[in-house]
Amino acid sequence: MLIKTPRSWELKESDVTDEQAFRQRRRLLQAAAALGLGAALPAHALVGPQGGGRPLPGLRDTAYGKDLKPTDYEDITSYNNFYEFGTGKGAPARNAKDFQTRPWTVRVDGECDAPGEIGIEDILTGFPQEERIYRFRCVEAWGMIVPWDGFPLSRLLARFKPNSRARFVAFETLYDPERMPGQTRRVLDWPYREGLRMDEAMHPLTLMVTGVYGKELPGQNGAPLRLIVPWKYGFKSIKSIVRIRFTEKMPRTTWSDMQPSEYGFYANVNPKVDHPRWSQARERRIGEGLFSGKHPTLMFNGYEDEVASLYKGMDLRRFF
Ligand SMILES: Nc1nc2c(c(=O)[nH]1)N[C@H]1C(S)=C(S)[C@@H](COP(=O)(O)O)O[C@H]1N2
Ligand SMILES: [Mo]
Repeated sequence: MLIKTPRSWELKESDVTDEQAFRQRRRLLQAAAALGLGAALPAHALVGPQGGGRPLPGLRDTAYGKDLKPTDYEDITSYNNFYEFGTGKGAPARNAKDFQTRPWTVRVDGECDAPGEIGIEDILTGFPQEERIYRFRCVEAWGMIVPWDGFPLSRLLARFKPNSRARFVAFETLYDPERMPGQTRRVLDWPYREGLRMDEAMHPLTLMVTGVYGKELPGQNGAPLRLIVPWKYGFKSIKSIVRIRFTEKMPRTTWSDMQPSEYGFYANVNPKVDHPRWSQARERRIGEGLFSGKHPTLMFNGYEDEVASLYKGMDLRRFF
C-alpha cells in the first residue's frame, strides 16, 4: 500500500449494493423453506453455493500452490506490510519482534445468537490446524508461496451462531499504541478494519491462520491470529484480530474507506482489472531476485475452480 492522504475520517459506507449475494441467499432460504428445513438449519448452512461450511470434496489435493516452490521462511518473515509496526517493508520485522500476544481474546458479536469471547488458547486447542500451502499475492504486484497453518474460519464463526440477518463479517485489529508503535501516527484510521461477504467468510478456503511453516505466527505476520483469503489481494488478510462482528450491511474496510477508487471491498485477484496506478497482469515473486522475470497473475490467484461460483453474474470490473 502506498500512504495516501485520507480525505476524511468519516464513516463512508460503500454504495455497492450486494444484489447478487442477496438474491442467492434468498434463493437458498426459499429452497430450505420448501424442504421444511427453515429454523432447523443454522444460518451458516445457507450462505453459499458450496453449501456453507462443509469442506469441499478433495480440497487437500486441488488447492493451488502445493506444486509450487514455497518462498523462504526468511523472506516471508522479513518483507511485510503491517502499518501498526511501521510503513516500510522491513519495519514490521524489526518493530514486532517483542510483540506480546498473551493474553489474547477475540470478541465475536453482532447478528448472531451466541455472542461472546474466545481466548487464543481455546482457539489453538479447540480447532485442528491444517497445514497447507497457499499462494499469497499483495496488490502491489508481489507474490509469495506461503505454507500457512490454520483452519477454516467457518468453524470459528459457527460457534457464535450467526443469525439470518448476518450478510457480512467485519474484522478489527488490536488498537494499542503502546504495543503497536505505528499507531501513534495517524497514517491509517485505526484500528485496521476488513470485511467479507458471509458466503466468502464461510468458504472452506478462507482460513484463520495461526502459523507459518509449522511455527507459531511471528508478530510481523499478524500474530497470534490473522485472516488469509487466498483468492484476494493481501490487504484483505487482516492481522492480529481482536474483534469479529456479523453485520447486515457491508462493513467499512480500511483501504476502501481511504481510497475507494483504488481499493474495492471485493479485492479478488484479477489480472484483467488493473489498479489505477499499476498493472495487475504479472507479479514479481519475492525471493526469486530482481532478474528472474515476472509470473502471469492467475484469475482468483489460481483458485478459480474453487471460488468463481461465488461471483457468478457479478461485473468484476465494477465490484473490484
Ligand atoms: N492489521 C493489519 N493487517 C494487514 C496490514 C496492515 O497494515 N495492518 N497490511 C495488509 C497488507 S496490505 C498485506 S499485503 C498483508 C501482508 O501480509 P504479510 O506481511 O504476512 O505478507 O497484510 C495485510 N494485513
Ligand atoms: Mo498489500
